[in-house]
Amino acid sequence: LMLETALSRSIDLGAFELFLQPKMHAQSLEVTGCEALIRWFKDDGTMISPAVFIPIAESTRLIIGLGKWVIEEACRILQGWVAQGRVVPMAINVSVVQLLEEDFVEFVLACLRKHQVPADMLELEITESTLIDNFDKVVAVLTEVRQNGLRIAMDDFGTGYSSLSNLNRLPIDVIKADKSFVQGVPNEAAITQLIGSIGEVLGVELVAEGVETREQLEWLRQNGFDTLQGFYFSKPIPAHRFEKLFLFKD
Ligand code: G
Ligand code: G
Ligand code: MN
Ligand code: NA
Repeated sequence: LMLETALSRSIDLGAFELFLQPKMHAQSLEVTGCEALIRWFKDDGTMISPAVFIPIAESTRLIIGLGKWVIEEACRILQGWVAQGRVVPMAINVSVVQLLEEDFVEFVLACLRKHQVPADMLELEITESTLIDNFDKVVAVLTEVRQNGLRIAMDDFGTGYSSLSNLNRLPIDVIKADKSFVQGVPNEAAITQLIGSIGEVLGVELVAEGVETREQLEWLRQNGFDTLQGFYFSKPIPAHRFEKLFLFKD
């Protein structure tokens, strides 16, 4: 409960920050995108992991306000890139609690418009395991989002609820093979290979997350993965550092 109180105060106090992790084109190793991962800094400078506070924010519905902050902040950062002619899309993680809010689509589109960001620069990552309860409603929302030009990624793919028939009905552009599978490569590569085949059949962009070694990189680029993300390239870092290291090098 203390965490809940602190969480709701912290949104106003500016204690949250979006860290960015690059996504690389598997063949050229150029940066072709990034993922925003939220960080919460307490007064004493210590960081609380989203793995701790996001589940609490979801169960208390504080995720709705926090999620709006994430969308607004992502658009604010993207606006700066667009102004400097750097068209690098950003993915944000979206909770199903947010998606099911009446004004979700309207809010996202208004944010993009306000910051003059093209819709295809924002990608929404939805975790597969959260689709169980509200599948039809989620499909409807994602369809509308996608009709407006945003891209949709299925996150943590392979860990959740992907019956193959449901998969076919999901309006998605990207699947992200979960890092637990990617880290088995190349010795235990069967599931990652299977995810690769599913991606190929569906005709979606294939992303591998949790890439940590050169061996994994080589295997993934030879096995149909389009995009690579992981500590091998960079951990999530503050936006200004991301810009310096990956966007505006020269
Ligand atoms: O970097 P990592 O420890 O940052 O992230 C831990 C978990 O928190 C991941 O499952 C990630 O998807 C989730 N997460 C990170 N940022 C956000 C966010 O802005 N919104 C939501 N809903 N989840 C997030
Ligand atoms: O659930 P989601 O995929 O959104 O969250 C990604 C999580 O994985 C974050 O906590 C992020 O910090 C973490 N992460 C990103 N790259 C790597 C990696 O190469 N190895 C490991 N172990 N974790 C990673
Ligand atoms: Mn993610
Ligand atoms: Na993931």
